[in-house]
Amino acid sequence: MSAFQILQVGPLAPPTNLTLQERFGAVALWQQADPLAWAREHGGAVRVVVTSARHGCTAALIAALPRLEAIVSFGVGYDSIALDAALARGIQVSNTPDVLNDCVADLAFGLLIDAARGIAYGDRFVRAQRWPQGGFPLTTRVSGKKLGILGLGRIGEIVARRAGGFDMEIAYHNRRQRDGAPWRFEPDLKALATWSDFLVVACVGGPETEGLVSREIIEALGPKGILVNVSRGSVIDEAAMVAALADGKLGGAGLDVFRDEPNAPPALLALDNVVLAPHMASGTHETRAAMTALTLENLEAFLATGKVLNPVL
Ligand code: 8YV
Repeated sequence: MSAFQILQVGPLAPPTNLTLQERFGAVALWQQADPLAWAREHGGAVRVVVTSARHGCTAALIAALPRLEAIVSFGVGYDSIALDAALARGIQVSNTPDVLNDCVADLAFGLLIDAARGIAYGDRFVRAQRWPQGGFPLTTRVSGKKLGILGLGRIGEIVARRAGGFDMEIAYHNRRQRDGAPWRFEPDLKALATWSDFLVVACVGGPETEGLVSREIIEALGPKGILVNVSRGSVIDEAAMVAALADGKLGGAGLDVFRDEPNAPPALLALDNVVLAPHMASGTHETRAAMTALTLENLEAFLATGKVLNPVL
């Protein structure tokens, strides 16, 4: 086994970095002075890239690795991986599906409840000692309301199941109707937004969903509507969303993802109808441990059998 057989694009948790280095002899690409130049010079021996949804894998990096056979990624989203370039060369790409569904759905619901009920706002209100000066404004009921889900995939389905516990009416929009799903399929996203009190975005990121939640969809959700995003910032026309939140054309938002992470749009920072989270939906000890284990299982499976366990396509 060549010393440079496995290449790690960006840092994961420190113990995972150590495991990759010590057990698998992985080279830390991010520690090279010029990562792409390093790949062009030494990439001939690399058979496997280990990366994450955050660090991705560019077409330029793939092109610099002529013997690359697999890209093993930590995270479920693969919009940051140049999939076409990988598949064109028959390179396998794996992700970590399912193990994060519960925690992402939990956070989607947390953001929804917080955006509607003003939990973080109330916390700021109490800490700023504003309570003695007057009562907290009334908020928006969650139970029994209409929930629209954009993307009834693995995560969207758990969001729908959580919503059942809040006696919500549920409808979803997807590329196609899901066989056997007990919830109402709405083929028209604008109609779904118009109908919804809350719209949770849980679809995949990438070119196929870029800007899907447009100004028109945001305004259809309307001044009382609340938008929750646990997918990717790219799915929403962020400038239109910021303007609608500031102008009262959209009631509120709970956002875990943004277009320019780790930066949230500055205009959102002053708005009390918005709850902001630092892309933390899968960030629990339990889920990150499960994602790490699955990443390493995919790597081991590829090294032992030539096949990853969780190919993305
Ligand atoms: C990760 C994610 O936190 O899985 C994904 O697609 O976005 C998150 O769970 C992160 O992106 C991993 O790098």
